[in-house]
Amino acid sequence: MLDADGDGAISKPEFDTFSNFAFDQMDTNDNGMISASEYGQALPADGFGDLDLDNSGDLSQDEFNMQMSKDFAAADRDGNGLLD
Ligand SMILES: [Ca+2]
Ligand SMILES: [Ca+2]
Ligand SMILES: [Ca+2]
Repeated sequence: MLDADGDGAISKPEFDTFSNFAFDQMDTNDNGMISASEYGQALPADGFGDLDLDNSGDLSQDEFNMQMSKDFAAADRDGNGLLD
């Protein structure tokens, strides 16, 4: 699902598209923020605090994307900008 162009690798743009999709899926009340309870429906709730950088009690798209970018960088072990 992440490899949109089917070339066998996941590029950052493909990953970002997935990030935005995942955010929309988790934002079940469509208010542009992921609350702790929305988060807990999709992922282990104990990870929420690490993502809520400003401790607002909600995840903004920026906070979510920042974590997803970190996840991408961590998974891209050879640093070539692709998960392959
Ligand atoms: Ca691809
Ligand atoms: Ca929401
Ligand atoms: Ca926040």
